[in-house]
Amino acid sequence: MADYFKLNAEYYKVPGHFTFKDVYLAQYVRKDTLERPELYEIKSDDIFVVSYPKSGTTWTLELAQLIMNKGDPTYSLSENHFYRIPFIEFHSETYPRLTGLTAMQNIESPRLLKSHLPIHLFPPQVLQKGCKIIVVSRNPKDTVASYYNFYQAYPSLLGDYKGDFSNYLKLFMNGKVVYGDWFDHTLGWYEYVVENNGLFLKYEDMKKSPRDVSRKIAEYLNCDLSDEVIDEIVERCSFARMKMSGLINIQEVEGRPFLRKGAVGDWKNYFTLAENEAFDEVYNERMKDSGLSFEWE
Ligand code: PPS
Repeated sequence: MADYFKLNAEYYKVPGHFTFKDVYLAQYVRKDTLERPELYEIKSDDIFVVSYPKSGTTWTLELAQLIMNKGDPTYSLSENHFYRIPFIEFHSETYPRLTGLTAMQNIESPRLLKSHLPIHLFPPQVLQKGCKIIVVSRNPKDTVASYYNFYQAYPSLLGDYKGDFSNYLKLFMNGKVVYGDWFDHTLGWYEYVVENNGLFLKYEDMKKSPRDVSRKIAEYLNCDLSDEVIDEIVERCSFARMKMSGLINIQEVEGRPFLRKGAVGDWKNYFTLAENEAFDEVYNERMKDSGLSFEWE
């Protein structure tokens, strides 16, 4: 069945994209910090939200930032999301202000930081210093559907992908999309969180009970907030509110917003029956000993 997703040698490659320690990465990921992670000046009170792309990172970050500010939206409303919350490994000539390494020097502590790096490429001093790490994950069928749309929405970062979803799914199943293999990424971080008292969130739980998940984030960050404040935060971070926000829902290609559908189960609009069966077979094999499961609708 692995043959079902076999890629031919001509698979989609973007000039400048590269593979580092078996992980397929985009040009916007700084190679120097992968080779020399000590370039990051990490502080022990730094707080990270880490994820495979398209898992609900932006939502989790917005919730966490409001929680850290006890519900006061002043800071969240002061700046573009991507300036307020440095994306540590990012650099791009198109978006120079977003270069993570410098952006993270320009914000006050405790700093909220974003990364999509898999655990084995993550700056080890973050783990050694015991920084708080929130990992957010999403069922991989919705993740790949969202990522496919993201590839079309951000050609300056991801190349001019013109293939169909079936082809994209093959890339995803072969770890040839930016940040590599979903299974390795997810299981690597899951194992870390289980062993080190991090916080592991699932997008599907956030959709089902955003209040409970927000409370978990607040507890993890040692923020004692009333139910009213939690409710306000959840409301401010609802899909509708975040979609309306010009500080968050940035569009590169017109008509392809960053906040697209925000749903669980949208994958059904992309997968054929045969793709779904082949996917399940791979999924069941790769996840079988993990103790981790997802909801699909
Ligand atoms: S990124 O680019 O990797 O940081 O993207 P990420 O933020 O991880 O994931 C983007 C998807 O999350 C959806 N999203 C939300 N869903 C529900 N509620 C809220 N508030 C919310 N904010 C972002 C976003 O729409 C992307 O999913 P899709 O399925 O493409 O809509």
